[in-house]
Amino acid sequence: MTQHDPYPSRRDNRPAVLERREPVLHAGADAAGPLSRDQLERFERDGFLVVENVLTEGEVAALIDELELLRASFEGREDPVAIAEPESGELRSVFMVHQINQAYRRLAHHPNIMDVARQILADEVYIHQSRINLKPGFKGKEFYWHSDFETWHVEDGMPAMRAVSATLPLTENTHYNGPLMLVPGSHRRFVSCIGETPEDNYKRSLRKQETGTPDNETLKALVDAGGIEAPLVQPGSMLLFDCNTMHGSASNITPFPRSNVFFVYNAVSNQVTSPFGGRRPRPEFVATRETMSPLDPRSR
Ligand code: 6CS
Ligand code: FE
Repeated sequence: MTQHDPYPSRRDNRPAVLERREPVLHAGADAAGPLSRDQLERFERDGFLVVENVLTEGEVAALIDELELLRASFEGREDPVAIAEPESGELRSVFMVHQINQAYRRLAHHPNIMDVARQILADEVYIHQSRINLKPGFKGKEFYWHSDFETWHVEDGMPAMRAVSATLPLTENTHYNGPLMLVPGSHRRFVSCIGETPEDNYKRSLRKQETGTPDNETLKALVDAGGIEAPLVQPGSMLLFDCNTMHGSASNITPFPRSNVFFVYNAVSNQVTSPFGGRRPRPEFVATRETMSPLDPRSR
């Protein structure tokens, strides 16, 4: 029996915009946790929020050292978690860092990060996906406009909008080295995309996403309504964004890398099922299936 799909996408040859069905704050703006009511209300309104002073300079420095060790460990070595840039072959992303690296595993459990996800999602959480996008100088190519949830729903079987991404910069995000751009308010609209998902799409989409991206007219309508913001988040701070907030980033032609680590916290009540797009499930390093048990705060 095919599961009912409340968010159909990549089904028709014409786009559609559907209303969001879930709340953004799953226990409202009075939910207990690290964020104030005002911060929660801004997250609910915009679909993203910058939180300052999450990590100390020392914590960031240690994470940058770890990133260099990770980068060196992939030199000249093929590994599914290490994704290369489409043209230069430079290292673009490293996935599943919360599993392969002790420092990033601890970071995923950091109370200033994990407890914010639990506060917003009003549930215990697990890591659906983690990655470091390195966006190297000169060679870091764009991440075209997309809603993460659209991909996670169609290709991973994420049922509802009850997940949140926490991204922490490891290098400076400036207005010129390809900062993350977001469309305020776009999290309230589910953009049903055109096109069909190729088999094993992740082998291409993690390098250059071409399906599950909004058509120009729909993207322009979202931007006309909400504008575009590129919060210049500095190392030590964190950018939270809802699983369905439309975002993207331009190529980096400057000498300065724009490296960020991302943790995707999914509510344990929203565990992924079979992909709504009907294709084979994506591999574990992109979408957790084996360990969807709640993150244990004691294992920090
Ligand atoms: O396919 C995915 O899951 C990944 N793709 C993008 C562009 N953002 C979310 C995630 O990293
Ligand atoms: Fe994304």
